[in-house]
Amino acid sequence: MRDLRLRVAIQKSGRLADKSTQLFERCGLDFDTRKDRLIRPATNFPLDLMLVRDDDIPAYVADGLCDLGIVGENIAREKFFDRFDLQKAPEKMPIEKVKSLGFGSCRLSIAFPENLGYLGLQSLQRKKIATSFPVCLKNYLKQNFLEAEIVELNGCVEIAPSIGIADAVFDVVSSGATLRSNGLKEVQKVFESQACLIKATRSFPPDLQTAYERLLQRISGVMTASKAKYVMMNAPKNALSQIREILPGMESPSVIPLESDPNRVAIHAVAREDVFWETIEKLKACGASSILVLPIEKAIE
Ligand code: PRT
Ligand code: ZN
Repeated sequence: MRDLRLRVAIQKSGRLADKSTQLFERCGLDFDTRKDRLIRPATNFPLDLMLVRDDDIPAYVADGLCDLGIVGENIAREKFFDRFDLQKAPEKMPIEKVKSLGFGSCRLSIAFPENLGYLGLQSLQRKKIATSFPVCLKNYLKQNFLEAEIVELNGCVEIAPSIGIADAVFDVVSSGATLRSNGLKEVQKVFESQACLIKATRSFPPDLQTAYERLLQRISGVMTASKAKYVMMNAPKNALSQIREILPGMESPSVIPLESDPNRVAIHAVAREDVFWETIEKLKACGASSILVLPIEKAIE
């Protein structure tokens, strides 16, 4: 029987690896970081990280080797969600998405050679499309009543048209530079993706469930805090309603009288979204002064 510790699969190395580890560190977990270990135990929380290839993460969670995982939504869709959609058997889904984590953002798009005029989805009819995400592509083609041949490749999808093995590609895009440097144009965004926390749909034993709920609360706290800011300023008493309109998501600010000036108050508030320079300029225009914007480390409701 397994120890009553949560086992979480994360990417060993690659685009999601550092941010995944940092998320747990920001949740206050310390890890035994002896190098090259597949399992990295937390020393102050009942949780072990398992460092693996991202493609294997959904299956590890589904098979019960791990309880949770952090993986790009594109991979979770390809390996499970879209596969089950095709089979129309949602009751058998062994994993579920718990929440998006705000990093690893990208999109899955169809790209077409720049020099061949793309005239809409019909340009894909009966063409060859290269991809590492054949299940997601198959779903998309089906939903759009398109018939096209799927050429499955494990990497370097973007070179497929130039070497003559496909007419178009369906791939992960971030800046779009890779497509452009291969003479391809992004013509159709199919879906957006970011790193997400996935969980096994089976129920956990009570101790694991408690650890899971504690972890989830910490993750939510970290995510809320990373967007929110603590804002302090002095402002004219009568500018309060204007200031409320300018600061996004400001909830019940503390308003404190200033001894030095009866017409001005000190305002302390949490802004739920980032505070940009433009916002600060607007606050100043309302008569605010001594404006401080501070990061928030933890935010628990
Ligand atoms: O070794 P392992 O199998 O674990 O890793 P991997 O090499 O398969 O995956 P990795 O680390 O490259 O990506 C992990 C996850 O990061 C992906 O599944 C996506 O969810 C997410 N992600 C975010 C990306 C990108 N951005 C991205 N830009 N994955 C891949 N790319 C590729 C893109 O396809 C292109 O070839 O990076 C290249 C540069 O992109 P452009 O558009 O900025 O030029
Ligand atoms: Zn991979």
